[in-house]
Amino acid sequence: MMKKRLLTIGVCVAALGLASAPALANDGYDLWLAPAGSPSATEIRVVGQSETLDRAAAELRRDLAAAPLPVVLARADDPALAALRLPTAALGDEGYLLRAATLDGRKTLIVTGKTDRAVLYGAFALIRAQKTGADLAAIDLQSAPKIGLRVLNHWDNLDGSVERGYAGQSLWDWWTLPDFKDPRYTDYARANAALGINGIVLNNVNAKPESLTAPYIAKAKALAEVFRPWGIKVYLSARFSAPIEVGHLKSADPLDPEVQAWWKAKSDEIYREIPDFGGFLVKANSEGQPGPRDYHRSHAEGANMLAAAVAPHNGIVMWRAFVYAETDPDDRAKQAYTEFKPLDGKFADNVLVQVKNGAIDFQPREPFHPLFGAMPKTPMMLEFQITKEYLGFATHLAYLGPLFEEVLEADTRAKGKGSTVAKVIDGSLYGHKLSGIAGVANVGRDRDWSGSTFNQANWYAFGRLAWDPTLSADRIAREWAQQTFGNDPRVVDTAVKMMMASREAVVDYTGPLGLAHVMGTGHHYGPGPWISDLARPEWNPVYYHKADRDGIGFDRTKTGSNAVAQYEPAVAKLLADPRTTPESELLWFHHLPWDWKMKSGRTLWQEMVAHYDRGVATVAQMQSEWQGVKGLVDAERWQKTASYLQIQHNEAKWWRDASLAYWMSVNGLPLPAGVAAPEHDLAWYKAQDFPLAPGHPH
Ligand code: GCW
Repeated sequence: MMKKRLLTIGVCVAALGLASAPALANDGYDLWLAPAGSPSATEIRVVGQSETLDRAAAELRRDLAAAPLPVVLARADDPALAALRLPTAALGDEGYLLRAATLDGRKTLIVTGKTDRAVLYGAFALIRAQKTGADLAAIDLQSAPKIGLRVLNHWDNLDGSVERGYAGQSLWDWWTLPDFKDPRYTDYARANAALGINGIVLNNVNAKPESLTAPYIAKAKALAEVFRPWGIKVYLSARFSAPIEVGHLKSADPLDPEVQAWWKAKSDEIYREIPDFGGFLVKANSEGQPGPRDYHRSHAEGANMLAAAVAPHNGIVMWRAFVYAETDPDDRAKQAYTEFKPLDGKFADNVLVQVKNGAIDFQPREPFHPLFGAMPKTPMMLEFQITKEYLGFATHLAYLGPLFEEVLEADTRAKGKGSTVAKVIDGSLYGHKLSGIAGVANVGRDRDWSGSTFNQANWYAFGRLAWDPTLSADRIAREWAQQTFGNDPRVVDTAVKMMMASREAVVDYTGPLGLAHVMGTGHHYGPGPWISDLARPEWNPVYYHKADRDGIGFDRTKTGSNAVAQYEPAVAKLLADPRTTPESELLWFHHLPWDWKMKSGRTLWQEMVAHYDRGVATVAQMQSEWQGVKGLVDAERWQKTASYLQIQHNEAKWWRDASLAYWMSVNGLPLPAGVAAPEHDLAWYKAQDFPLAPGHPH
């Protein structure tokens, strides 16, 4: 009896050991690619031979837990699959098909696609399907990416720092490249391939000319070799004045034949080393970067010169529309449209214009950029910022899925109802062959890649939406949580709930109701709505909120800058009237009195205060939800997340208090009854200084 009881206890302990497996340390390195444990017991057979197919099989062997059927990987044109007559017509070059079917008399899981790369994507999709609970024995799934170029933009500098990077130094160890290829480069490629990301811009758009010299081309080549089997091409940010700095020419004028010849020769040199080099990304005439305007040439003339240099090699140019000039007194939000719209139709065929999601700069919320839908003859790429420059750096939990979704679903009305930003950028609205989306990466050399577990979800969400912009943020959060924490519904439900509330919380505690650009100078860390002394007017937060005793907000209607007129009439009409403008964008478009009546019945001031309070309360709520899964998530990731939530809570309160203290100093209004007063006086908040905050350009 005694013995039996002991045995039972032993079994219980073993079972507990299993159940509490999450308590083991997990440093987050595996991302969404957690290995199944022991090598897969499933029979995995590759038909055909290539490095990419081998890698696809290796991924399955590593990550697929025992599957109900043997797996066969093969290209769709392989005679082995001929008898099955699989419906592969709509797959394109990158789409995959997963199907449980009888092959040579055996029930088999087929993973196929027209290219090796597509099969690789299929293998990752199979792993994802298993980890998210699909019944593999009955699987029948096909999927092709809607957007052609799915690109991460690294703002990595050659000295190892990362502009607006909050996850440590650059992943690229430029110094030891090309001789040493850190195994992390391969893991990075795997993680990206699992999402379908097929391009990486290696260096910062604030580019150094050295990145175009032979030693750095050799380094880029080494990375390209690592990435190639994973279906990923490398691109470089090009400094427009490189012909002067590297080529020792007198000019970088795009119409100068010598300059054109230099770029051509430089491109030929790159393609000799990297035959599948993707092309160039350019930030020109923006924030001090050189560009064609220095020579009184247009952005199209600049872009077309580079496009001609890479065209013989099938390369492309991604030309950014993030421009605003100190010499232009017009509303900053209007300048990109004003400059680019007239250039529609003037860009070469292999140029995409890359436009940030909003017209200012990656704020926690911005209305969609008016250029979307406004340049029908130009393929337009959407640029999101995955790294959270304005949403709490690495520490705050802010899941960007809802932000991405909101932008992609926004209706430009360019060709009537349903002309969403997603349809502009996937090329379908205007029938473009080239299509693309870019995300500014949040990856560095931190062990967990992105600075926190939940930041990984933003990289994941970007990749999944790049593949299919119609996926919902909620669904993506769920599948990410399942692959990241395992399938315990208590953990998954909690993570999803926290994630889905988190971005709105950041909006609430940093700048609700359409406020924007109210952060501290330079580092962009923390609140600074009072800042008014910077050289360029549009660098000052006061330029954006225009708060005074009588009211707050930027009048972008006819009585103000008339930025609303840059939208399609159907959209502009709604935005011209504060009563038909979404309240979430109210102060972006309107300057209103503090006692403006909101839909809730509260005054604008009361409503603002309520949002700040809600933001802080949501963070407190996330903290208590996270407490509820203690012990269900491994201790290492749980603890780091809990600590970061505490930082977030402190900082949310700081944002709220500092902002309210400042608004009250302007409007002279009391806080509504029962609302807590800011902890310190305004002078205290103004005195805070953070010259060493991470990610700051230097
Ligand atoms: O958001 C701003 C950032 C800059 C960045 C710039 C850009 C690369 O503060 O750090 O520079 O945008 O997108 O070019």
